[in-house]
Amino acid sequence: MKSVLIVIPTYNEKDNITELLSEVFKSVPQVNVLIVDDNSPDGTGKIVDDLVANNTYNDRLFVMHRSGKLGLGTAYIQGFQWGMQRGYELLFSMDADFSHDPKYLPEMIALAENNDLVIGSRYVKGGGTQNWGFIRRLISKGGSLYARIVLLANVHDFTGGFNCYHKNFLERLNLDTVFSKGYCFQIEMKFRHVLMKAKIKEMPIIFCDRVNGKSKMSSNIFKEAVINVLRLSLMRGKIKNMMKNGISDD
Ligand SMILES: Nc1nc2c(ncn2[C@@H]2O[C@H](COP(=O)(O)OP(=O)(O)O)[C@@H](O)[C@H]2O)c(=O)[nH]1
Ligand SMILES: [Mg+2]
Repeated sequence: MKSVLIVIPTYNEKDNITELLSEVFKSVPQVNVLIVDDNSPDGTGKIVDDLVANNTYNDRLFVMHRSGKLGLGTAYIQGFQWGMQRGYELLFSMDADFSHDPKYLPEMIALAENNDLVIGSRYVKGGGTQNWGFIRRLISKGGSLYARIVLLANVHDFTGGFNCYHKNFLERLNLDTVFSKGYCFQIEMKFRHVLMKAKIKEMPIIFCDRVNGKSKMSSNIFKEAVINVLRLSLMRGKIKNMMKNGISDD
């Protein structure tokens, strides 16, 4: 079995993190988890520190502390780099707010055996969203469709954050050159996999809106995403050059 690291960025998740970690390790006891906390004012980082100090999960839990709210994209990049340096073969991105149900982890890990990228997908048959208002649904589904059209790429859930990446593809895509911050990060990561001709599997998931804590989504992030997708599209050739192992044009 491949070694697995689940990277979970946190910002003010004190009401979710303890329970979430317990659910993750119940669902997949063989994995390791890295929490990337941006000095959450609500003390999320300290809660995780205590779990690590008490060795609640037998050395399977790690925490990276950053100085302040530096954004989701850089949290994932640093988290993935930490994991790649330590030789993990599969690296997950996952939210701390229970939108990404840990029950899906075993199936995603199994699918990663024969696929280069497994996307927990809301927008394929069997997937969906729960407890999201009309506007949020429209923004998310519309955003994915917009990216799919503008980037000419056959991915249905471009914006989702529940994904299983392979170390060798993360190496090839050259994480240091990923420039999208915030929510666009997931779009750029998937786009780079499309450019690498990775075998991509979208596994249906039901995404539930968070019950505890607040979403960090804002209209600025939305505007940034619209512009960034256009930028990604215009930079198709340049991105290929930024990636390693000479990805050929076709
Ligand atoms: N480390 C870190 N985590 C963040 C940041 N912004 C959001 N998160 C975390 O990223 C995940 C997704 O954020 P969330 O607000 O739930 O976004 P939404 O689900 O799209 O509304 C959650 O686990 C957040 O705690 C950030 O700037 N830094
Ligand atoms: Mg969320």
